[in-house]
Amino acid sequence: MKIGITCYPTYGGSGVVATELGKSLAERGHEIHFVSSSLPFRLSHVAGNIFFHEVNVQSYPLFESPPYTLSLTSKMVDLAKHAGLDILHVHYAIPHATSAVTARQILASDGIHLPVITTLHGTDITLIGQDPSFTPVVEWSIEESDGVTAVSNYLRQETYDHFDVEGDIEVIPNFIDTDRFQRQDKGHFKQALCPNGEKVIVHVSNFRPVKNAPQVVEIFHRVQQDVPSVKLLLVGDGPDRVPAERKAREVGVYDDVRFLGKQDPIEEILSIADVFLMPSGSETFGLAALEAMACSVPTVVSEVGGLPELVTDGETGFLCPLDDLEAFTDRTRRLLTDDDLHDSMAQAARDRAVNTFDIDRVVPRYEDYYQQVQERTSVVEA
Ligand code: GMT
Repeated sequence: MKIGITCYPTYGGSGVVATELGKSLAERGHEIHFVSSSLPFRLSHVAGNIFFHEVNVQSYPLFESPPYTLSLTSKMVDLAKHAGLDILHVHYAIPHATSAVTARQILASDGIHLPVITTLHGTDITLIGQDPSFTPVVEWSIEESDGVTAVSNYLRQETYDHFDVEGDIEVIPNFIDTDRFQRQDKGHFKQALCPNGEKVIVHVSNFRPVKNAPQVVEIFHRVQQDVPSVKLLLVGDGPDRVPAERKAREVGVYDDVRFLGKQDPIEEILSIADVFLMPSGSETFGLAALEAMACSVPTVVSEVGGLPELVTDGETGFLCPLDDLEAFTDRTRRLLTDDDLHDSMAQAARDRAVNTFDIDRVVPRYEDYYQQVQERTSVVEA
Protein backbone atom coordinates (compact mmCIF):
# COMPACT_ATOMS: atom_id res chain seq x y z
CA MET A 1 0.00 0.00 0.00
CA LYS A 2 1.04 3.62 -0.44
CA ILE A 3 0.32 5.27 2.88
CA GLY A 4 0.49 8.96 3.80
CA ILE A 5 1.20 9.67 7.48
CA THR A 6 0.83 13.07 9.10
CA CYS A 7 1.98 13.84 12.62
CA TYR A 8 3.59 16.49 14.75
CA PRO A 9 7.34 16.22 14.28
CA THR A 10 8.26 17.30 17.79
CA TYR A 11 9.10 15.44 20.97
CA GLY A 12 5.78 13.86 21.99
CA GLY A 13 3.99 10.53 22.07
CA SER A 14 1.75 10.96 19.03
CA GLY A 15 4.71 11.84 16.80
CA VAL A 16 6.71 8.91 18.16
CA VAL A 17 3.86 6.45 17.55
CA ALA A 18 3.23 7.77 14.03
CA THR A 19 6.90 7.65 13.09
CA GLU A 20 7.53 4.19 14.51
CA LEU A 21 4.36 2.96 12.79
CA GLY A 22 5.55 4.35 9.44
CA LYS A 23 9.01 2.83 9.83
CA SER A 24 7.54 -0.54 10.73
CA LEU A 25 5.03 -0.45 7.84
CA ALA A 26 7.92 0.36 5.51
CA GLU A 27 9.80 -2.69 6.80
CA ARG A 28 6.69 -4.71 6.01
CA GLY A 29 6.87 -3.59 2.39
CA HIS A 30 4.57 -0.56 2.25
CA GLU A 31 5.53 2.76 0.69
CA ILE A 32 5.35 5.46 3.36
CA HIS A 33 5.02 9.20 2.79
CA PHE A 34 5.42 11.35 5.91
CA VAL A 35 3.82 14.78 5.65
CA SER A 36 4.87 17.07 8.47
CA SER A 37 6.07 20.59 9.19
CA SER A 38 9.62 19.29 9.75
CA LEU A 39 11.38 15.93 9.88
CA PRO A 40 9.80 13.86 12.70
CA PHE A 41 12.45 13.52 15.38
CA ARG A 42 12.44 9.72 15.35
CA LEU A 43 12.83 9.63 11.56
CA SER A 44 16.61 9.68 11.63
CA HIS A 45 17.12 7.45 8.60
CA VAL A 46 15.23 7.51 5.33
CA ALA A 47 14.89 4.14 3.62
CA GLY A 48 14.14 3.52 -0.05
CA ASN A 49 10.41 3.24 0.57
CA ILE A 50 10.14 6.08 3.13
CA PHE A 51 9.61 9.61 1.83
CA PHE A 52 9.37 12.87 3.70
CA HIS A 53 7.31 15.82 2.45
CA GLU A 54 7.74 19.06 4.32
CA VAL A 55 4.75 21.36 4.71
CA ASN A 56 5.89 24.83 3.72
CA VAL A 57 3.93 27.32 5.76
CA GLN A 58 3.80 30.71 4.05
CA SER A 59 3.93 33.89 6.03
CA TYR A 60 2.27 37.01 4.63
CA PRO A 61 1.90 40.47 6.14
CA LEU A 62 -1.87 40.01 6.56
CA PHE A 63 -1.55 36.74 8.48
CA GLU A 64 -1.03 37.13 12.21
CA SER A 65 0.09 33.50 12.22
CA PRO A 66 0.65 31.45 9.06
CA PRO A 67 -2.31 29.14 8.25
CA TYR A 68 -0.60 25.75 8.76
CA THR A 69 -3.90 23.87 8.32
CA LEU A 70 -4.36 25.18 4.78
CA SER A 71 -0.76 24.57 3.73
CA LEU A 72 -1.01 21.05 5.11
CA THR A 73 -4.25 20.45 3.19
CA SER A 74 -2.66 21.61 -0.05
CA LYS A 75 0.36 19.40 0.54
CA MET A 76 -1.91 16.40 1.15
CA VAL A 77 -3.81 17.07 -2.09
CA ASP A 78 -0.59 17.46 -4.02
CA LEU A 79 0.91 14.31 -2.58
CA ALA A 80 -2.20 12.20 -3.16
CA LYS A 81 -2.29 13.28 -6.79
CA HIS A 82 1.36 12.66 -7.50
CA ALA A 83 2.19 9.69 -5.30
CA GLY A 84 -1.15 7.95 -5.79
CA LEU A 85 -1.79 7.31 -2.08
CA ASP A 86 -4.07 4.43 -1.09
CA ILE A 87 -4.74 5.77 2.38
CA LEU A 88 -4.00 8.87 4.46
CA HIS A 89 -3.45 8.22 8.16
CA VAL A 90 -3.31 11.29 10.39
CA HIS A 91 -2.25 11.42 14.03
CA TYR A 92 -3.83 13.91 16.46
CA ALA A 93 -7.15 15.39 15.38
CA ILE A 94 -6.26 19.07 15.52
CA PRO A 95 -5.78 20.14 12.79
CA HIS A 96 -4.55 17.03 11.00
CA ALA A 97 -7.95 15.32 10.71
CA THR A 98 -9.50 18.56 9.50
CA SER A 99 -6.85 19.04 6.82
CA ALA A 100 -7.18 15.40 5.77
CA VAL A 101 -10.96 15.34 5.32
CA THR A 102 -10.80 18.68 3.50
CA ALA A 103 -8.08 17.29 1.21
CA ARG A 104 -10.23 14.23 0.59
CA GLN A 105 -13.11 16.46 -0.52
CA ILE A 106 -10.90 18.48 -2.83
CA LEU A 107 -9.55 15.25 -4.34
CA ALA A 108 -13.06 13.84 -4.73
CA SER A 109 -13.97 16.83 -6.88
CA ASP A 110 -11.18 15.65 -9.20
CA GLY A 111 -12.45 12.08 -9.11
CA ILE A 112 -9.68 10.85 -6.78
CA HIS A 113 -10.66 8.56 -3.92
CA LEU A 114 -8.55 8.85 -0.74
CA PRO A 115 -9.78 7.21 2.49
CA VAL A 116 -8.76 9.07 5.65
CA ILE A 117 -7.98 7.43 8.98
CA THR A 118 -7.62 9.56 12.11
CA THR A 119 -5.87 8.33 15.23
CA LEU A 120 -6.89 10.16 18.39
CA HIS A 121 -4.03 10.42 20.85
CA GLY A 122 -4.81 12.51 23.88
CA THR A 123 -5.33 16.17 24.52
CA ASP A 124 -6.92 16.53 21.08
CA ILE A 125 -9.87 14.90 22.89
CA THR A 126 -9.28 15.29 26.63
CA LEU A 127 -8.24 18.95 26.76
CA ILE A 128 -7.80 21.33 23.85
CA GLY A 129 -10.39 19.61 21.64
CA GLN A 130 -13.04 20.38 24.26
CA ASP A 131 -12.44 24.10 23.97
CA PRO A 132 -15.50 25.63 22.27
CA SER A 133 -13.22 27.22 19.71
CA PHE A 134 -12.39 23.73 18.42
CA THR A 135 -15.26 21.39 19.36
CA PRO A 136 -17.47 21.69 16.24
CA VAL A 137 -14.56 21.27 13.89
CA VAL A 138 -13.12 18.34 15.86
CA GLU A 139 -16.52 16.62 15.86
CA TRP A 140 -16.93 17.15 12.14
CA SER A 141 -13.41 15.94 11.37
CA ILE A 142 -13.88 12.77 13.42
CA GLU A 143 -17.29 11.99 11.94
CA GLU A 144 -16.05 12.67 8.41
CA SER A 145 -12.98 10.41 8.76
CA ASP A 146 -13.41 7.06 7.04
CA GLY A 147 -11.85 5.31 10.02
CA VAL A 148 -11.04 6.44 13.55
CA THR A 149 -8.76 4.77 16.06
CA ALA A 150 -8.01 5.61 19.69
CA VAL A 151 -5.01 4.50 21.70
CA SER A 152 -7.04 3.20 24.66
CA ASN A 153 -10.57 2.24 25.68
CA TYR A 154 -10.51 5.23 27.99
CA LEU A 155 -9.86 7.62 25.10
CA ARG A 156 -12.55 5.98 22.98
CA GLN A 157 -15.08 6.51 25.79
CA GLU A 158 -13.93 10.10 26.41
CA THR A 159 -14.57 10.82 22.74
CA TYR A 160 -18.14 9.51 22.95
CA ASP A 161 -18.71 11.29 26.28
CA HIS A 162 -17.53 14.73 25.18
CA PHE A 163 -18.27 14.91 21.48
CA ASP A 164 -21.34 14.35 19.39
CA VAL A 165 -19.74 11.42 17.61
CA GLU A 166 -21.56 8.21 16.71
CA GLY A 167 -19.27 6.38 14.31
CA ASP A 168 -17.20 3.37 15.37
CA ILE A 169 -13.87 3.99 17.02
CA GLU A 170 -11.37 1.14 16.86
CA VAL A 171 -9.04 0.82 19.84
CA ILE A 172 -5.47 0.04 18.77
CA PRO A 173 -3.04 0.54 21.65
CA ASN A 174 0.39 2.08 21.41
CA PHE A 175 3.24 -0.34 20.85
CA ILE A 176 6.94 -0.76 21.44
CA ASP A 177 9.88 -2.32 19.65
CA THR A 178 10.89 -4.73 22.41
CA ASP A 179 14.15 -5.58 20.60
CA ARG A 180 15.30 -1.98 20.77
CA PHE A 181 13.71 -1.31 24.15
CA GLN A 182 15.19 -3.92 26.43
CA ARG A 183 17.55 -3.75 29.34
CA GLN A 184 21.16 -3.42 28.25
CA ASP A 185 24.37 -3.56 30.22
CA LYS A 186 25.14 0.10 30.81
CA GLY A 187 27.60 -0.34 33.69
CA HIS A 188 29.84 2.54 32.63
CA PHE A 189 26.95 4.96 32.35
CA LYS A 190 25.61 3.85 35.72
CA GLN A 191 29.06 4.19 37.28
CA ALA A 192 29.41 7.72 35.86
CA LEU A 193 26.08 8.91 37.24
CA CYS A 194 25.98 6.84 40.41
CA PRO A 195 29.59 6.37 41.57
CA ASN A 196 28.45 4.97 44.93
CA GLY A 197 26.02 2.46 43.49
CA GLU A 198 22.97 4.62 44.19
CA LYS A 199 19.52 3.45 43.04
CA VAL A 200 17.99 5.36 40.14
CA ILE A 201 14.53 6.87 39.63
CA VAL A 202 13.70 8.07 36.12
CA HIS A 203 11.01 10.37 34.74
CA VAL A 204 10.65 11.02 31.00
CA SER A 205 8.22 13.59 29.62
CA ASN A 206 7.79 16.79 27.65
CA PHE A 207 7.46 18.69 30.95
CA ARG A 208 4.03 20.09 30.15
CA PRO A 209 1.98 20.95 33.27
CA VAL A 210 -0.13 17.78 32.80
CA LYS A 211 3.01 15.69 33.53
CA ASN A 212 3.37 17.12 37.07
CA ALA A 213 7.17 17.20 36.88
CA PRO A 214 7.57 19.24 40.11
CA GLN A 215 5.67 16.43 41.90
CA VAL A 216 8.33 14.00 40.68
CA VAL A 217 10.93 16.07 42.53
CA GLU A 218 8.77 16.24 45.65
CA ILE A 219 8.24 12.46 45.65
CA PHE A 220 11.99 11.97 45.19
CA HIS A 221 12.66 14.27 48.13
CA ARG A 222 10.28 12.26 50.34
CA VAL A 223 11.76 8.93 49.20
CA GLN A 224 15.24 10.19 50.05
CA GLN A 225 14.25 10.64 53.69
CA ASP A 226 14.27 6.83 54.03
CA VAL A 227 16.43 5.78 51.10
CA PRO A 228 19.30 8.28 51.03
CA SER A 229 21.29 6.46 48.37
CA VAL A 230 19.17 7.31 45.34
CA LYS A 231 19.43 9.61 42.31
CA LEU A 232 16.75 11.13 40.08
CA LEU A 233 17.19 11.41 36.31
CA LEU A 234 14.79 13.75 34.51
CA VAL A 235 14.68 13.31 30.75
CA GLY A 236 13.00 15.73 28.34
CA ASP A 237 12.28 19.41 28.29
CA GLY A 238 9.32 21.75 28.35
CA PRO A 239 7.56 24.49 30.31
CA ASP A 240 7.80 22.78 33.72
CA ARG A 241 11.50 22.12 33.61
CA VAL A 242 12.35 25.39 35.33
CA PRO A 243 9.70 24.90 38.07
CA ALA A 244 11.07 21.38 38.59
CA GLU A 245 14.61 22.75 38.94
CA ARG A 246 13.35 25.40 41.37
CA LYS A 247 11.61 22.70 43.40
CA ALA A 248 14.81 20.65 43.53
CA ARG A 249 16.69 23.63 44.95
CA GLU A 250 13.89 24.51 47.37
CA VAL A 251 13.76 21.06 48.96
CA GLY A 252 17.54 20.66 48.88
CA VAL A 253 17.92 17.69 46.52
CA TYR A 254 19.41 19.51 43.52
CA ASP A 255 22.77 17.73 43.77
CA ASP A 256 21.08 14.33 43.42
CA VAL A 257 18.92 15.29 40.45
CA ARG A 258 20.21 15.29 36.87
CA PHE A 259 18.31 17.14 34.17
CA LEU A 260 19.36 15.33 31.01
CA GLY A 261 17.22 17.29 28.51
CA LYS A 262 15.84 15.75 25.33
CA GLN A 263 17.46 12.40 24.65
CA ASP A 264 16.94 9.95 21.83
CA PRO A 265 18.57 6.78 23.24
CA ILE A 266 15.96 6.58 26.00
CA GLU A 267 16.48 2.83 26.28
CA GLU A 268 20.07 3.39 27.47
CA ILE A 269 18.90 5.64 30.29
CA LEU A 270 16.05 3.29 31.20
CA SER A 271 18.59 0.47 31.36
CA ILE A 272 20.02 1.87 34.58
CA ALA A 273 16.63 2.74 36.12
CA ASP A 274 15.14 1.01 39.16
CA VAL A 275 11.78 2.83 39.17
CA PHE A 276 9.93 4.93 36.59
CA LEU A 277 7.71 7.71 37.97
CA MET A 278 4.71 9.16 36.10
CA PRO A 279 2.39 11.20 38.36
CA SER A 280 0.52 12.69 35.36
CA GLY A 281 -2.78 14.49 35.81
CA SER A 282 -4.10 12.89 32.64
CA GLU A 283 -2.68 10.28 30.30
CA THR A 284 -4.61 8.52 27.57
CA PHE A 285 -2.04 5.75 27.26
CA GLY A 286 1.37 6.59 28.73
CA LEU A 287 3.85 5.57 26.04
CA ALA A 288 6.82 6.63 28.17
CA ALA A 289 5.72 4.15 30.86
CA LEU A 290 5.52 1.39 28.23
CA GLU A 291 9.09 2.19 27.15
CA ALA A 292 10.17 1.78 30.78
CA MET A 293 8.28 -1.50 31.16
CA ALA A 294 9.96 -2.89 28.04
CA CYS A 295 13.30 -2.10 29.70
CA SER A 296 12.24 -4.09 32.80
CA VAL A 297 11.55 -1.03 34.93
CA PRO A 298 8.58 -1.16 37.32
CA THR A 299 6.42 1.94 36.99
CA VAL A 300 4.67 4.01 39.65
CA VAL A 301 1.95 5.97 37.88
CA SER A 302 -1.26 7.91 38.51
CA GLU A 303 -4.48 5.94 38.37
CA VAL A 304 -5.88 8.13 35.61
CA GLY A 305 -7.00 7.83 32.01
CA GLY A 306 -5.63 4.86 30.09
CA LEU A 307 -2.85 4.05 32.58
CA PRO A 308 -4.82 1.25 34.30
CA GLU A 309 -5.04 -0.44 30.87
CA LEU A 310 -1.24 -0.45 30.73
CA VAL A 311 -0.02 -0.91 34.29
CA THR A 312 -1.36 -3.84 36.30
CA ASP A 313 -1.42 -2.63 39.91
CA GLY A 314 0.75 -4.72 42.22
CA GLU A 315 2.03 -6.84 39.32
CA THR A 316 3.91 -4.72 36.74
CA GLY A 317 4.05 -1.60 38.90
CA PHE A 318 1.77 0.51 41.06
CA LEU A 319 -1.22 2.74 40.37
CA CYS A 320 -1.56 5.61 42.84
CA PRO A 321 -4.47 7.99 43.37
CA LEU A 322 -3.92 11.28 41.55
CA ASP A 323 -1.90 13.79 43.61
CA ASP A 324 -1.50 11.31 46.50
CA LEU A 325 2.19 11.98 46.97
CA GLU A 326 2.37 9.76 50.06
CA ALA A 327 1.14 6.78 48.02
CA PHE A 328 3.71 7.52 45.30
CA THR A 329 6.43 7.84 47.93
CA ASP A 330 5.46 4.63 49.70
CA ARG A 331 5.30 2.49 46.51
CA THR A 332 8.58 3.90 45.21
CA ARG A 333 10.27 3.28 48.55
CA ARG A 334 9.01 -0.32 48.57
CA LEU A 335 10.43 -0.96 45.11
CA LEU A 336 13.79 0.50 46.08
CA THR A 337 14.12 -1.49 49.30
CA ASP A 338 12.52 -4.86 48.52
CA ASP A 339 14.66 -6.56 45.87
CA ASP A 340 12.34 -9.56 45.44
CA LEU A 341 9.34 -7.32 44.86
CA HIS A 342 11.35 -5.18 42.47
CA ASP A 343 12.66 -8.10 40.45
CA SER A 344 9.31 -9.83 40.09
CA MET A 345 7.65 -6.57 38.97
CA ALA A 346 10.52 -5.82 36.58
CA GLN A 347 10.05 -9.22 34.94
CA ALA A 348 6.24 -8.87 34.86
CA ALA A 349 6.56 -5.41 33.29
CA ARG A 350 8.85 -6.72 30.56
CA ASP A 351 6.54 -9.72 29.95
CA ARG A 352 3.50 -7.47 29.60
CA ALA A 353 5.31 -5.19 27.14
CA VAL A 354 6.40 -8.17 25.03
CA ASN A 355 3.18 -10.19 25.21
CA THR A 356 0.67 -7.38 24.73
CA PHE A 357 2.28 -4.31 23.21
CA ASP A 358 5.08 -5.57 21.00
CA ILE A 359 5.30 -3.76 17.65
CA ASP A 360 4.91 -7.00 15.71
CA ARG A 361 1.60 -7.68 17.44
CA VAL A 362 0.11 -4.21 17.07
CA VAL A 363 1.24 -2.95 13.64
CA PRO A 364 -0.62 -5.78 11.81
CA ARG A 365 -3.78 -4.48 13.48
CA TYR A 366 -3.28 -1.16 11.68
CA GLU A 367 -2.69 -3.03 8.41
CA ASP A 368 -5.93 -4.99 8.91
CA TYR A 369 -7.76 -1.79 9.73
CA TYR A 370 -6.45 -0.04 6.59
CA GLN A 371 -7.70 -3.00 4.57
CA GLN A 372 -11.13 -2.88 6.22
CA VAL A 373 -11.49 0.86 5.63
CA GLN A 374 -10.38 0.52 2.02
CA GLU A 375 -12.89 -2.24 1.39
CA ARG A 376 -15.69 -0.42 3.17
CA THR A 377 -15.13 2.90 1.38
CA SER A 378 -14.77 1.30 -2.05
CA VAL A 379 -18.09 -0.55 -1.50
CA VAL A 380 -19.76 2.76 -0.59
CA GLU A 381 -18.28 4.33 -3.74
CA ALA A 382 -19.45 1.48 -5.98
O1 GMT B 1 -2.28 14.51 23.53
C1 GMT B 1 -1.23 15.00 23.92
O2 GMT B 1 -1.08 15.65 24.94
C2 GMT B 1 -0.05 14.83 23.06
C3 GMT B 1 0.30 13.44 22.83
C4 GMT B 1 1.70 13.59 22.38
O3 GMT B 1 1.91 13.87 21.21
O4 GMT B 1 2.56 13.50 23.26
O5 GMT B 1 0.27 12.57 23.96
C5 GMT B 1 -0.75 11.62 24.03
O6 GMT B 1 -0.47 10.59 23.10
C6 GMT B 1 0.49 9.63 23.49
C7 GMT B 1 0.66 8.65 22.31
O7 GMT B 1 -0.54 8.04 21.98
C8 GMT B 1 0.06 8.94 24.76
O8 GMT B 1 0.99 7.93 25.13
C9 GMT B 1 -0.03 9.99 25.87
O9 GMT B 1 -0.54 9.35 27.03
C10 GMT B 1 -0.97 11.10 25.45
N1 GMT B 1 -0.83 12.21 26.41
C11 GMT B 1 -1.83 12.58 27.22
O10 GMT B 1 -2.91 12.04 27.24
C12 GMT B 1 -1.53 13.72 28.13
